[in-house]
Amino acid sequence: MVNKSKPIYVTRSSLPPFEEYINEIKSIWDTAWLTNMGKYHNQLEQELIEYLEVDNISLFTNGHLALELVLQAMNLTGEVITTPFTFASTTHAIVRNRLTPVFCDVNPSDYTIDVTKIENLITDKTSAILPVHVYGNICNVYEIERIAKKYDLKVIYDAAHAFGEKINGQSVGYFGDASMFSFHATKVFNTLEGGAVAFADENIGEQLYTLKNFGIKSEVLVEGVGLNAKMNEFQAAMGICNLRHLTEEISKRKTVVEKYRNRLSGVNGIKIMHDVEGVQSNYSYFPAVFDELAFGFTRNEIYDRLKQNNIFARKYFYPLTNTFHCYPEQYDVNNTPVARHVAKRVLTLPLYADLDLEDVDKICDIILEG
Ligand code: T4K
Repeated sequence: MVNKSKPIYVTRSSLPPFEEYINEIKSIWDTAWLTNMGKYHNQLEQELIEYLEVDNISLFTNGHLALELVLQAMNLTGEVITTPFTFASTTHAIVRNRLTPVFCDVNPSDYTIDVTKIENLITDKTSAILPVHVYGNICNVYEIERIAKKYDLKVIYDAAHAFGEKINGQSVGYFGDASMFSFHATKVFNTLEGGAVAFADENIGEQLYTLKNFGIKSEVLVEGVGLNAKMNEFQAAMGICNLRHLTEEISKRKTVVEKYRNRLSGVNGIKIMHDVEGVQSNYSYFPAVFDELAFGFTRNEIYDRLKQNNIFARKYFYPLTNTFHCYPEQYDVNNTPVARHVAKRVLTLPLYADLDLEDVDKICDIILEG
């Protein structure tokens, strides 16, 4: 049995060696420059452009504000097609921009937007599609591009989970008009809190730069109703350090994922994700979907059983965002039956670079104990 005194959470933040970070931030004491697009901020932007192989990057204090502001920068109107199988942030960003989310179902294979259902949802009010690379599963970017071109729609990806991923050799941040990455403490790559937008059009970059600093264009000109969403120097320095260790981080995560796959593949009633040909994964999440009829236990029973053993898996992403009561409108949840099915059955299992393989074994033993 798992040692009850040692809780295992769904994830655990990666940190660089303490001395490395302390050495990195020493120079901040010489300059006393703490924020507002400082030296580390600019260095990290450059390093991420290279790492992610994208043309432009704009950094933010967190991923949510990055998403909210890129929607504002695009001057969208009316309706935005998106999915409800996601973190609250995705739909909140639409609603907080006074846009209407139109919920498209997800596909049962990888829980990303079902591209066969997008066109039916397009109306003369649709201005954009906001698909989510949920768990780092890359959406059908080619079909989304085709649809967006046909109907002249913007595409903004919620790539919060997809940092550093590639499809057919191309960076995930290359697709669409913009992609938002989250650098939250719980992500594969963290800047404590943080986020970024990768974008193609340089005009968007100018807008983002202004909007994240209250819309201030110059000392005497405020051009937009922006807010404060700037990444500070301590965040950026953490990013610079963490980036040096990322290859090792992802490779350790892969080992953990392989261990899970080894134990759970082929178990009747448990669906797990496998590598997809042509995709370079970051191994950010490990979702398992429990089919009660075939497996014999519900997702909630497994969740409780793990919790009794001090293991805290999470029900990401339950409840669906189209069931939230906080929005000005209520949505028909019957329009997204696949998302509803998955949200009731999914559990994301603990995954982080330093998770002991013995603990993975114990987690699997508890799941499979019957
Ligand atoms: N879009 C999508 C699709 C997203 O998933 C997210 C964020 C966003 C947009 C918005 O990006 P950000 O604005 O957050 O950059 C967590 C994260 O806070 C959130 O970033 C993430 N998605 C979401 C899926 O998960 P919670 O409320 O479940 O986190 P919490 O505090 O329960 O932490 C989970 C576990 O992580 C803890 O049990 C232990 C570990 N942990 C947590 C923290 C805060 C650490 O090891 N270190 C830490 O500092 O939302």
